[in-house]
Amino acid sequence: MSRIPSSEITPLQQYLDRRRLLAGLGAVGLGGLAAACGVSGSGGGSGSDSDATGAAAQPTPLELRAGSTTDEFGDALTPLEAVTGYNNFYEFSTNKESVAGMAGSLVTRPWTLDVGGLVAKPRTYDLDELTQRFGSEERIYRLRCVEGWSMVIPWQGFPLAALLAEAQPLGKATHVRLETVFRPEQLPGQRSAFYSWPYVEGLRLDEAMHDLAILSTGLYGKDLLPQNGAPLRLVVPWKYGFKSIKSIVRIDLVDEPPTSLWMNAAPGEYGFYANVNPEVDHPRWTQANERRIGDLGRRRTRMFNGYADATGYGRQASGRGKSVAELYAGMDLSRNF
Ligand SMILES: Nc1nc2c(c(=O)[nH]1)N[C@H]1C(S)=C(S)[C@@H](COP(=O)(O)O)O[C@H]1N2
Ligand SMILES: [Mo]
Repeated sequence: MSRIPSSEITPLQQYLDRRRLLAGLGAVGLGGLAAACGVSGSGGGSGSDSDATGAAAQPTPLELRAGSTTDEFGDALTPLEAVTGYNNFYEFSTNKESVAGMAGSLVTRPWTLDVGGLVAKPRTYDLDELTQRFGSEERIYRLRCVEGWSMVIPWQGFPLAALLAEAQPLGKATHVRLETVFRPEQLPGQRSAFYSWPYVEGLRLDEAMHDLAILSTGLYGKDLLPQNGAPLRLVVPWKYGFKSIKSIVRIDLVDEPPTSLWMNAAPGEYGFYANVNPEVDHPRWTQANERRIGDLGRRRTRMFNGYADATGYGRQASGRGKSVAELYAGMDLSRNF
């Protein structure tokens, strides 16, 4: 999987060029400069591209990242080919490089999302209604798989909080349960009795309301492809990738922690929280480090995937809302893994 052909440069370059056009010549600013660094193959480094003012050691506030081509640590976006060609989507295959070739069998239009459970206003949305109502913004996030690899992906989407607010959770709602579409005829992996289909994931309500948690409809400026969870998937960047459930058809407010597919499959290995945590190893491998797709070596894994202090995208400095780390204040994270 370390083979990233040079052909991957092309779509990335097209994406960057198009974004510069959209941004208008001369209005590129910081993001444009970072882009030049990222694409010229510096590989990101640890802030070495940054200016000479001494600010290099400090992560750039998230608000400066919109329209950037790196994450806030200066690491380049993962090439489109890798993002769309190396996927975990067990409904198709357990072989990451086979998923893309199979995923075309999933019919993603029309698509509806049911929001219900312990809410005052249950509702069924048509997919297009969602972006009409909640908009779409770019979020450049690191995705850290529990298996020990990672990517940097420019998603489009909207905060899950916006959808939940419209549904009006009742006072007794404590958690959110999300469910993937169940169509064994289109998703051949669902014929395997080994897993408890459909794929289910869950969040505590306050986690789900955090501004960093989004529902995504696209990446790299285009609608999601099936292998990435078209037409609608969760992205929770401070948790292991398996929490970011794909091809969602149901979201329910509930009054207990939902049992996820992975908790069912291996309760000793996959807990409810699944926060990225370099200090708590998986029973079968270390979580202290990871391989960024496209890199040869490994890098250290950051607590909460580097999002510990984040309160929101573009609002990090304002202090509005709880930081990610505060969501878990006082909890034993080795027990609540
Ligand atoms: N429905 C469903 N969602 C899923 C998975 C899956 O197998 N089925 N795999 C998860 C895992 S383990 C990861 S790492 C991410 C991968 O997302 P990507 O392929 O878009 O990078 O999706 C997550 N969401
Ligand atoms: Mo994963």
